[in-house]
This record gives sequence, C-alpha cells and structure tokens, in this order.
Amino acid sequence: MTQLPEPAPVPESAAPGSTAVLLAGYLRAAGVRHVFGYPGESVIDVMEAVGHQGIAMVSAVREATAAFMAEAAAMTGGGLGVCLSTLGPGSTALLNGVAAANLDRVPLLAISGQIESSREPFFTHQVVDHGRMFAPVSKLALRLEPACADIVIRKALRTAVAERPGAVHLTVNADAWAEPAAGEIRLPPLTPAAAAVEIYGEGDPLRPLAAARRPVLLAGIAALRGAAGPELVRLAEQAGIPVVVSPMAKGVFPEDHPYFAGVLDMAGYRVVWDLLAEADLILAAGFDPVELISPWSVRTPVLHLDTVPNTDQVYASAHELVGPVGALLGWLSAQWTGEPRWDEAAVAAHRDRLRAAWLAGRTEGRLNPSDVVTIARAAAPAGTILATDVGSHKIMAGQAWLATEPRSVLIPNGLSAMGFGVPAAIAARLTRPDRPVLALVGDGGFAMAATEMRIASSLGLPVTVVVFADNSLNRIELRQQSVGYPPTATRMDGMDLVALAEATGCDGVRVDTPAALEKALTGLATRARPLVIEARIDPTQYETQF
Ligand SMILES: Cc1ncc(C[n+]2csc(CCOP(=O)(O)OP(=O)(O)O)c2C)c(N)n1
Ligand SMILES: [Mg+2]
Repeated sequence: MTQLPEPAPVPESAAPGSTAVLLAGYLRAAGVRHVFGYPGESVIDVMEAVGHQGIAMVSAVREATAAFMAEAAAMTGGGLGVCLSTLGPGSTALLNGVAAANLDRVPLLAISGQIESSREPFFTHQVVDHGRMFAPVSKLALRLEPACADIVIRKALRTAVAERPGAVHLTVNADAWAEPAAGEIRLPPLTPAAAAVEIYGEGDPLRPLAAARRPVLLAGIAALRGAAGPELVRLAEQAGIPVVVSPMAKGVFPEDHPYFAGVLDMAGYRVVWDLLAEADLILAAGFDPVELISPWSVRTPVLHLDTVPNTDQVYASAHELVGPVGALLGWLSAQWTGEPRWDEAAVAAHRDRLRAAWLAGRTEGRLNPSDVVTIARAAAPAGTILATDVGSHKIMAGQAWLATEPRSVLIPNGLSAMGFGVPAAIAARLTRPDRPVLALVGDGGFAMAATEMRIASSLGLPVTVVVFADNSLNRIELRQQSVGYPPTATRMDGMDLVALAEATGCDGVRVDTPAALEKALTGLATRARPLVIEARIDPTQYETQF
C-alpha cells in the first residue's frame, strides 16, 4: 500500500487560533468557496489559511477585476463575495470593485492587508488610510484586531448581507494574522428576516390598489434578492398587472410571461416610461433608485413595497409597505378581490411597440447591435448565464436578452463600471460550473479586462465572450455627437482580438455578418476552451436608439 505524503507543516499564522484561521473559518462557515484577489506580502498568511479551509484562492490579473469576480460570484450564487488585496497599490486598485458591489447592493467582504501595526502610525511607503478611503464606497470599513476578531468578523458579515446589502471592508495589519484571535466561530443569520410586514402612512394602504384601473408593477433588485418571483407572478396574474423589471432584477419575472412589460431604462426606454406615465398606480416592488439612468419624471402615484422605508424619496409614496418583497406581494394577492385590470392582449401590444423601438435603426445586410443580441440569445443553451459590460451594447442587450430565471443575467447597473463583463463571466462559471456562460461586452470594456482571459484559460473555464467591436466608446461618442462635439478620446484603434485570444490561451474568431456569428456560436454548451468572438458591428443603429 502506498504511503500518503506527510501533510505540509502548518505555518504559525495558519495554526489553529490565529486571526487568519478564525477569519478563514468564518468564511467557510458562511459558505464561501472562492476568495478572489491578488497577492502581496501583507496577505500571504491569510491566503494560506483560506487554502487550509478548502476555500480556493483565485488570483485575477489585478485587484479591480478580482473585486468584480467576487461581486459576480455573489450575484450568481446568492451568497457573500470575498476579495483580497495587499496594502497601498493593492487596496487602491480594489476600490472600484468595492464601490461597484456597494452600489449594486451585492454583499461583498473586501479584505486588505496593511503594514505592521508598529509602523502604521508613522510609515509612509505604500501606506494609505484604508478607513478613510473605503468609508464612502462601503457600508462599513473596519479594522480586524485580534483582541476582538470574532466580533469584528461577525459584524462585517452581518452588515454586508443585511438589507440593503453592500460592501464591507476589513483592514488587517500584516502582523495581526498570526496573533491569537479572540473568540470562536458563531455564525450570525445571513439570510433576510422572516416574513413580517410593517406599514407606514395614514389610512388604508390597499385603497389605491383597489381603486387603480391601470396599475403597473415595477420590480427591482430587492425582489430578486428576496426570491419574490413566484409572488410577483401570482399577483400579476391574479390582478392582471403588467410587470416592468429593472436591469439588475432581470429574471425575477419570466420574460416570456404574457404580463412581462419590459426592462426599465434600457433600449426602447421611452416606450417603458410611457407605460409608467399612463399608469394610474406604480407598485414599486423592491425597486432601488440606484438603477435609474433617466430621472424619475412621471407623476403617477406610487405604492412603495421594499425591504427598507422609502428614504430615497425619488418618488413620493403616501404608504410604505416594508418587509421581504415576496411577503408583501403575497399579502397584496391575498387581499385582492377585484377583476384583472389589464388583458393579455393589451400587454402584448405594448411589448410589440417595445420590440419595434428596440429594432429601430437596423440596416438590413449589416451586423447590427440588435442582431448580435438576437443571435447570441438564440444560440445560448437553456440555463446560460449572461454577463454584460457597460456601454451602448449593455443598453441593447439589457432590453432584449430574454431572461427566464433569477440570477441568470449579471448586469452592473449601480456603479455601472466598465471592465465588469469578462471577470464576471469567469466568476459565474466558477460558481456554476454546470452552466454555459456568455459575456456581451464593448471593445472599450473588453480592453480594460482582456488579460483576464488568461485566467479563464488557466482554470479551464470555457466562457464565451462576444465583443461588440466598433472602435468606439460608443455611448460617450453619441453624447458628444448630440451636442456637436468631435469624438475626442472616444475613437480607438481596433485590436486584433483573435491574436489576443490566442495569446491568452483562448480560441478567437472574427465575424462581420450575422451568418458568421451564428456559426461561431454553435456548440456553446459543449465547448472545452474559452472563446473570444470579435463581432465587427455597424454601430449606426445606436444613433436611432439613444
Ligand atoms: C470604468 C468606467 N470608466 C468610464 C465609464 C464611462 N463610460 C460609460 S459607457 C462608456 C463607453 C463604453 O465603450 P465600449 O466598452 O466600447 O462599449 P460601447 O458603448 O461601444 O458599446 C464609457 C467610457 C464607465 N462607465 N466606467
Ligand atoms: Mg465600443
């Protein structure tokens, strides 16, 4: 019988009882499977400790993309995302992704090492004040001190997931990892509270709904987080109410449902806003104004249904129903006694108008942006997870990518940071290895994160990335055009993305016709290697759209 090798000696910092081990143990208990980060001297102890807990340390090419990966892992899996950086240049690079998770309301624990505690008060090389830097882009920025380690970790975890969820940053001095930590693992509840409904406002909150003849539901990210899909469907069907969703909530309501009424502020946005303007009541179900791209300009009365009170006040609402969104919708359904307000034909006519608006500006015989979305959607096997980047292509894809399942579409629409799509696709595939993963990205955003394709190939993740190649930061160039400016800094030289794909260990294909794109996208479900498709689009359609 062969002898098993001796286990590697456990370093002091990863020994039972150290601060590094306690944190790693909490992460494991919280169900974390990957820590996304980038190394530095100040974090080698914790990288070691998480490995001993069976958590994979995934190194991205840079910290900002590591944070996007952590965010996307949380979006896909519904748990907590974790990212890691060293001090100074590592933590400053992490910042963008921390802000993204915070404004996308995704629970993220971001951890940065710091110089040893004995030097922090006076030393300047690579030292920035993490507390001050992360405070404006997180819910909480704390220092993990060994003497109260368990409390700080619990506070960080609980705060990250509590409604509204977001990012929490922990700073850990390099010498603190190996210190004995106070406390033990006692995981706090990391799920939303049980179904209780709080009502604010004078009088009967149900009267406006009972009186409404043309109500519209507007479902947002809190509905997605709370898995309120079944209750949304029930209320929509029972009361005959069309459902508009926000981009980040895509999939919470099946988009092939007869009462589906489009995505807010994506292509064709005027048609959706007209529906809201002509409604006599908007039921805002977990809608978070962080997703508004246009200002809220409609005068329609709103009934606020959310996990938190209406402290944004972007719309006024005389009544606020506060609690888990599914429970609130379930309560409304239980009280409903009226007839359905809309018939399916009227909602279908609205969808036809929206579809026509989305297709407007196509040139027959060219590879239009809408063609790329249509062809990619048709090629995507059931269960595909889509990630987008930010720009004109996102606005096109966000409206017409048919989503039928929650957490199957990852669209950054809080901070709306470019460079998200590629790392998000990688993290989605790591989180759900059973699912095909596709990214639709602009050429500007792809350039920001293209070297991450090396991570996809190294880890053997067969993600497919379709780049809308228009040699332009199109969304900004269109703004310049609309005010008569030349395209200063918004036109760029094309890159040979096929060569780039090959240099990063991926397959690469260039296409400039619908038929070639269809061919390049065949066999998505069974691909073994990552693929980059350089789709040379004609961007003229965007001019009609925005
Ligand atoms: C990190 C970051 N920098 C700048 C912006 C502002 N911005 C929004 S869309 C856009 C253009 C994106 O260009 P591209 O990726 O090529 O997509 P396209 O609009 O051409 O589809 C820019 C610069 C941003 N959202 N994020
Ligand atoms: Mg572009």
